[in-house]
Amino acid sequence: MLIEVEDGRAVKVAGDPDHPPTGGFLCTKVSRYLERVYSPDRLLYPMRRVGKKGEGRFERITWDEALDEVTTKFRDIADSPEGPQSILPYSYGGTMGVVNGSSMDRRFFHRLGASLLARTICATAGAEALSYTLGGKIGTDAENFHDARLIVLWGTNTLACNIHLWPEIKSALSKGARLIGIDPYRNRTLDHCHQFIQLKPGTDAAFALAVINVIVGEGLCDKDYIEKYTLGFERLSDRAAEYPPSRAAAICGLDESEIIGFAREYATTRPAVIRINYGLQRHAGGGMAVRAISCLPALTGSWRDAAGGLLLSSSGMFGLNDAALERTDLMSGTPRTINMSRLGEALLEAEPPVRALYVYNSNPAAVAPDQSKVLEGLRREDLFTVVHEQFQTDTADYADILLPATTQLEHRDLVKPYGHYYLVYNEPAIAPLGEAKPNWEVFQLLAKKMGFEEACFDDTDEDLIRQAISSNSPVLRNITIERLKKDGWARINVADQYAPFAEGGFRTPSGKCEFYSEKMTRVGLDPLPDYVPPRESPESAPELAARFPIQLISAKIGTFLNSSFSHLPSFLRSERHPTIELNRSDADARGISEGDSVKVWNKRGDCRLVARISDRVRPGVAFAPSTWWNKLSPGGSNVNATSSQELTDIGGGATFYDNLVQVERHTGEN
Ligand SMILES: Nc1nc2c(c(=O)[nH]1)N[C@H]1C(S)=C(S)[C@@H](COP(=O)(O)OP(=O)(O)OC[C@H]3O[C@@H](n4cnc5c(=O)[nH]c(N)nc54)[C@H](O)[C@@H]3O)O[C@H]1N2
Ligand SMILES: Nc1nc2c(c(=O)[nH]1)N[C@H]1C(S)=C(S)[C@@H](COP(=O)(O)OP(=O)(O)OC[C@H]3O[C@@H](n4cnc5c(=O)[nH]c(N)nc54)[C@H](O)[C@@H]3O)O[C@H]1N2
Ligand SMILES: [Mo]
Repeated sequence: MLIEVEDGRAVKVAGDPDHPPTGGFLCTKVSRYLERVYSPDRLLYPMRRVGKKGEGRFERITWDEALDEVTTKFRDIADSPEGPQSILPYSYGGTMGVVNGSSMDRRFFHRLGASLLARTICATAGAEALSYTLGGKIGTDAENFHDARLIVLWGTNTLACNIHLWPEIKSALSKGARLIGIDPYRNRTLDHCHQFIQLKPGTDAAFALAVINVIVGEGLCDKDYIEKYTLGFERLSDRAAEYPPSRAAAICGLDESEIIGFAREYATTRPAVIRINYGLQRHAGGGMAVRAISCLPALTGSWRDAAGGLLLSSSGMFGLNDAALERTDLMSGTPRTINMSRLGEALLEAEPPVRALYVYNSNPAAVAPDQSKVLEGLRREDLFTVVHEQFQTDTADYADILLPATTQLEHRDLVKPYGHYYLVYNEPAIAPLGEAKPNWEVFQLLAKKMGFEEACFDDTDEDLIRQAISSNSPVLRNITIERLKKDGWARINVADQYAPFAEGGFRTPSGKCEFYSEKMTRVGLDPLPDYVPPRESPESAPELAARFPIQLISAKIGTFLNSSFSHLPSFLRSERHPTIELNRSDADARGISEGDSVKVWNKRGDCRLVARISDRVRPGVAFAPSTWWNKLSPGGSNVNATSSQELTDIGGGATFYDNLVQVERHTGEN
């Protein structure tokens, strides 16, 4: 992103035309980033709570007072019998930069002895599944998609969530490629598909296993590739034999012909590339779904093609020096680990209790599942909560100490992307607004006040970037901070037509694509891909479904970035109010018309949304765009009032889309 500055004020943001993966255009949100930076609602000074928890009333204090209060409290807790693990850091996607997202912060909490946070809210189910199968988060180069003859968009909304891949797909389409979508919801990207396979939510593994069944049964495999570069083919074939298309068709709510047709086309078209993203894995069986799908390219030898294979994430390619950045060696002892997707439970039930919570880069009051539990926890009088934020979010309302954070325009960083092969350098374009400070600096100040004397707490933002790229990974050779500053970005050192697994080289224990994974057995998992049904569906939980019959998917939209941007006036104007798309049959059965206010609820909680009658969902499935701020939603809660804290089969991930609800017209009485 290029910033035009006049008299110290940023006046224009634009894409960098020289940056290949983005090609010089910005997404909807970032093109209006200045509205965010200069919003009159920016937090500009440190503050202390004066009202009740959650009321959001604060008084201004100095940085020195604020940091003193935090460190005094942390010291008290560290010296108490429960010890420092009663302090919990909580952070996720506010920034993807290593300086402000995963370096000085980690050092501080490691040295302090705080509880560790398992950052599972987004990607761990898929990431771990990929790691068992391929050995890491490695995937097809996005810049090669234009050469594919078949592109499968499997549980991903490219136009909303990954717009910079679209020119590649369009280019492939213009050369005659076929586009197939596999999704329970016909998102707007899938309007461009030649074929749309609308399976039931959370049934992808059954679909993929049946595809394997057909590929093996019809001899459409790449025998040479399988022999040389894979492990466990016979056992995988046996497992897939349990999933004939007829069985999978019943599970997925499809015609057998859709599965057989897909299998044949996928196996006989080259190059064929599968784009999955993280939406797919937010179900009880999300890990196994990714695992089953990620076996496909090795079965057909699709990895041989630079425009073949599969892309979930490419973040494992960068080889940054995480050890130097995060310094786990500063930990003494082994503090407990708390899963961020179960924040409600952690705040209400953990032993020893969480006595202090430090939130940065995240807005858990809006984005975490089982919201009533999260809010009940945040309301605890004996919980000391620090929130470092750009805005007074739903979470900030519960802070005891609220600290102002810089935006991307005001701080330096190095961003590790996950959809392409380019490291991005972020140079501050303007001075911090008000008294806002970047995360890394606040943790440095806190470390000093705590009396931590290790030299690593003296590092500057530039030092951190240097350390990040000083690894012995060959892909980072010749990438220096000087070069990053000059160009703004750097492609990792791999060839243009790079096909990561063309000749094997998987990073698994065997060095092969592991259809069968011994490592999974050792952690008590099924070593082969299998279908793990949704936890909440009419088939797997009929009694629950009798009361709450609708499967609710609450995924992303192009104008919001999770809960960031959803509070800014121009986005509120364009989206107007939180909505839910219902199939006409479900709406009719409930006397719901287009535009009606509806109550969406289950035993965990409720929220109020505006009904849209839609042919994009099948009967029994609904779609609600996420994530609105609670305080800007009618009724004061968003869809996460209904989502559950249950975890995925692999990776302990959140299961936002595995969620049965009831929908009824809102009568104004509840
Ligand atoms: N504009 C914008 N861009 C974003 C984000 C944003 O909020 N806004 N968020 C960013 C983040 S944090 C992430 S993790 C990525 C996510 O990127 P994506 O994974 O592409 O996005 P999602 O909206 O989570 O889900 C995509 C699709 O998965 C489908 N899906 C849900 N359940 C299933 C299922 O069981 N099977 C299949 N096959 N499909 C299913 C949904 O219906 C949806 O169409 O996007 C990133 N990019
Ligand atoms: N129902 C439902 N819930 C979901 C999802 C869904 O699809 N459906 N998606 C889930 C997913 S995939 C994800 S990744 C999570 C995302 O959840 P979060 O990681 O919490 O993401 P955001 O909601 O964007 O909140 C990030 C916050 O960080 C702040 N911030 C930005 N930059 C900085 C900075 O430099 N310093 C500090 N201190 N703060 C900063 C922003 O102002 C913003 O309030 O939400 C999850 N929740
Ligand atoms: Mo995410």
